[in-house]
Amino acid sequence: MTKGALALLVHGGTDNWSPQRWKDRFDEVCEGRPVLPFAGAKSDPAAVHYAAVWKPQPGELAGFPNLRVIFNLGAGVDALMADRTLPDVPLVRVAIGDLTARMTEYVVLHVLMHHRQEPYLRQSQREKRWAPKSQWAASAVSVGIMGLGTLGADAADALRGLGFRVAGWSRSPKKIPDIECFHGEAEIDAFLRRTDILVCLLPLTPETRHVLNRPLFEKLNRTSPLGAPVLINAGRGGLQNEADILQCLDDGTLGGASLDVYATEPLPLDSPFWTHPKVVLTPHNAADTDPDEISKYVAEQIERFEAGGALENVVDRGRGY
Ligand code: NDP
Ligand code: OXD
Repeated sequence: MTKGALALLVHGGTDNWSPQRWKDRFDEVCEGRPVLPFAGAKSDPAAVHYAAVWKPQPGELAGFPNLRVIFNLGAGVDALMADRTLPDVPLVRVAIGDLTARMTEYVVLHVLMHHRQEPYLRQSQREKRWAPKSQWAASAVSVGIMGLGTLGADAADALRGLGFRVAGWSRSPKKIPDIECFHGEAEIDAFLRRTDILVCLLPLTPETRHVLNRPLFEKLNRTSPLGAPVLINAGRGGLQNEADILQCLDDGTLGGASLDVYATEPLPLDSPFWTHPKVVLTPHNAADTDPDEISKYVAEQIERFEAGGALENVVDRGRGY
């Protein structure tokens, strides 16, 4: 019997987002199952039981009458949640060790960069200035992670291992050894007050949109060894008020920022972030997506689902993540 087809909705892109690369990988791991690129899937929509997608056009998924599961090819599902016609079937997101390890590398790299005064040292090097500043210990710095889920919890663990004082903030209460855990609106001020380096790994939902704004930055600790608090955002651009970030960097409310995500991506050429001396910018590749790992994860989930097993990492549509 022919297996239900997998529709692949990945539009354009190069490298890891090349539709052909995904098609080749899925063909390898979905033995006996037709893998239909978007044009093929459109010609026989009733044959499609599964969709593997990254930022599909709103309405695209509604065109498959026999869809059973949607697999988002990344961790964040904000683009899908914005589609009011999204079929009411389980929506599975990526939560795998490969992606988590990549994000933890990014977070550790950028926390260390600010902690070890790298922007200052690189500038001194360019100017041939031998001008060491005293360096404080990791144990003198409080890192606060907004979002203590798959990614935030792993980054917290790695930072704690390096000796930082680590806290996290989430929606529901948590207990993690040696991590100070805060949750909900009632505890956010206490969380911010003790934070020198703020790392944001929240999902973008109606509740979290523009949460990174001036009133929040003003609550961060003003007495840290870094001089002024630092922001690191690798969640989503919609979490940040970009005008507030720029003004806060300019008036000293923030001492620096590492940004991987932006309100508009690719970042427009006229964005002041490109050349801002206090901004360390990366092009939304904090945790790059590996088609080899993710196609295997999706194929395994389909096999388990068809054998009567439970899907993993199903999005709670009510919460939006
Ligand atoms: P998870 O769903 O595992 O974790 C989300 C965390 O955020 C949870 O701890 C959750 O709390 C918390 N949270 C959600 N809403 C609120 C709220 N209103 N108030 C307080 N806390 C809240 O997601 P992941 O860790 O896997 O991923 C996080 C995000 O990272 C993704 O949604 C995506 O946007 C981004 N990302 C970015 C990448 C990049 O390359 N830049 C790559 C991959 C992901 P609770 O635990 O109580 O539910
Ligand atoms: C993701 C991303 O959500 O890469 O996985 O941004």
